[in-house]
Amino acid sequence: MGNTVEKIVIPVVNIFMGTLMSYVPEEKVRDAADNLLDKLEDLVDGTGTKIDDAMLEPVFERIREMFNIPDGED
Ligand SMILES: [Ca+2]
Repeated sequence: MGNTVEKIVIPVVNIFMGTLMSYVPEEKVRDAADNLLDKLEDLVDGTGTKIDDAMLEPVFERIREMFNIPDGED
């Protein structure tokens, strides 16, 4: 199931990031994406169910890998 989500979400994010990076400096896009991913990860983590974690965490991880967005602590 996580795989299905990944198949849908990744291409969309790919196109979105590609488009954004042609207008905004890559560093800024990465920063914004890291902030967004942090928020989404917190959100999913706080829902009290583990189903969304199992489905979405690999997707977030894959996005971080693909676009070289380390999970920064700052
Ligand atoms: Ca959760």
